[in-house]
Amino acid sequence: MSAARRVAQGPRTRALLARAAELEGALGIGADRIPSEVADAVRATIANVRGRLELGVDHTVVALAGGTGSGKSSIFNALSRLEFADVGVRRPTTAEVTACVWARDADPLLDWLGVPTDRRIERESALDGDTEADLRGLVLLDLPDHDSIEPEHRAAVDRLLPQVDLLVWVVDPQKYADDALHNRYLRALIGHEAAMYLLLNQIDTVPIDAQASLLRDVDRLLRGDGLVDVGVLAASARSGAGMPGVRAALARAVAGRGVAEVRAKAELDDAARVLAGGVAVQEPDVGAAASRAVDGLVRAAGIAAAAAAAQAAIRTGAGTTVRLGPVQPDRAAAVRQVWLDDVAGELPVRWADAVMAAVTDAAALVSSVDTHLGAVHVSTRAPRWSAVLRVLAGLAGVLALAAAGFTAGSLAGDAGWHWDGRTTMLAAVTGAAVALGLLLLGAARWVRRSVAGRRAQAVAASARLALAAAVDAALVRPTTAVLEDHRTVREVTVPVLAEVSTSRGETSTSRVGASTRAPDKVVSPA
Ligand SMILES: Nc1nc2c(ncn2[C@@H]2O[C@H](COP(=O)(O)OP(=O)(O)OP(=O)(O)O)[C@@H](O)[C@H]2O)c(=O)[nH]1
Ligand SMILES: [Mg+2]
Repeated sequence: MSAARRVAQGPRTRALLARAAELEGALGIGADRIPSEVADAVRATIANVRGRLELGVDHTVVALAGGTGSGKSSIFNALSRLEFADVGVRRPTTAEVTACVWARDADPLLDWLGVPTDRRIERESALDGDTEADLRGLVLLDLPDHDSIEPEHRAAVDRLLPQVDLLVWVVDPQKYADDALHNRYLRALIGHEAAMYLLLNQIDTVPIDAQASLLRDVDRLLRGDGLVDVGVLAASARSGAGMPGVRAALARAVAGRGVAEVRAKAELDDAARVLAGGVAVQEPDVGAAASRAVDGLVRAAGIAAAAAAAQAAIRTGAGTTVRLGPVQPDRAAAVRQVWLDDVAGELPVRWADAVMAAVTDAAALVSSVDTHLGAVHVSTRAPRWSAVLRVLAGLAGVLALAAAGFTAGSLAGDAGWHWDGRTTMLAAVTGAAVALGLLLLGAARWVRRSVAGRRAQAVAASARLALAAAVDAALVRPTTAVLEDHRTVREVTVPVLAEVSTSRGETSTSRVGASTRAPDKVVSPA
């Protein structure tokens, strides 16, 4: 049966695989806007997690890692109660990864881990009865030394570390502060504390009264590395002191069965963090930038002056033709540049480049703005009401003239100058006609002024709408398309899967983070 088909895809495995697919999807969406080294790292992690999940969570892979001579092989033999691993005085002793499995069907997993067939041993046999039941499912690996003078030893360690579920760093009282261990490995494992132990071996060589302070020093160094709550175990492979505690820790890891899951989750979170490095923390406010761009184009196209000209043409009744635009090319180009600064200034360089490539160039922006403005109709025609009022005012004037003529005729009649009742009436009609004419003229003027003001506002509003349409087509839409991709990638990088995550305080018994952690961070030898 293929490894892939042995997967027991429970909801947690499915959630992790879905998360892996989501991260992979983000790589596709981000495409060349994600730096290739970031994409490669994320892809490698996803492949690794998938590989691990495909092999199911039936096995718990625990690796004994550490410097040469710390006692990894001795611990391996003490745990397996077999003398399978080579323990030697010649350093380094272990050259090939060695495995002891408390399971019968671990060959595909061991193949995947690259353990040579002659370096595998099965621990559980019919003779054991239930004595080994606590470790059933365990795959224990004895690794070569990480600080080896043999480059292939280091390579084997580096290859295997990401593949195991639980790392047990075996150190000895002389070399526990070793720089290579802390700088090269431990500091890189921040965030993976739930999936590791530090095992201080050879505790039999330390006087009893010095052991507590030694363990405190180990704890201090780990904190100095930035690692919090790493389980520290102390034991002696030689005397057997502390070994029940070591075995119990592994048994808890096996029983937890969540180690693979915790590890996979941590790996995917790492990948998400790497991916997050390639995106901004949020997308810029395109709406604000758009209204700034429209404001800029309103100024660049002299819309205020055009509106004022339309207003004057209507007010004076001159009816001169007013056209909007053309926009000043250099000012339109400056508006485009401000746009790019606004929307791409805070983006990582590849995303910023993508925005620049997507938006219309300056020349096309100018022609789009001119086309949009050219479509705006500016009417400078005098309002009809004002013409009607002026005609009426003219008629009132004619009436006033006629009445004045009659008044004069009546005043200088045949009988000489005299003022009678008829003259009074005619004079009153003349005055009323003059007053009416003046009133009508004033009303016509008022109508033109108010219509001119309203039309000027309408011209400015239509021009703004036209410019907003140009900005939308040339700048907003192309930018938004890139930013939508950015948002998708960014949102994927937010570590989700809260339901799968293992927090420090979690009490679930199915998680190694909680279940294998000793109540006291430092466990003294039994
Ligand atoms: N006193 C004492 N000596 C130990 C203990 N564990 C291992 N040793 C000795 O330390 C030496 C190295 O042990 P190994 O188990 O070969 O160490 P290793 O870490 O596997 O070394 P490499 O395979 O070279 O990486 C051997 O001589 C062991 O007998 C211990 O708990 N106490
Ligand atoms: Mg060894």
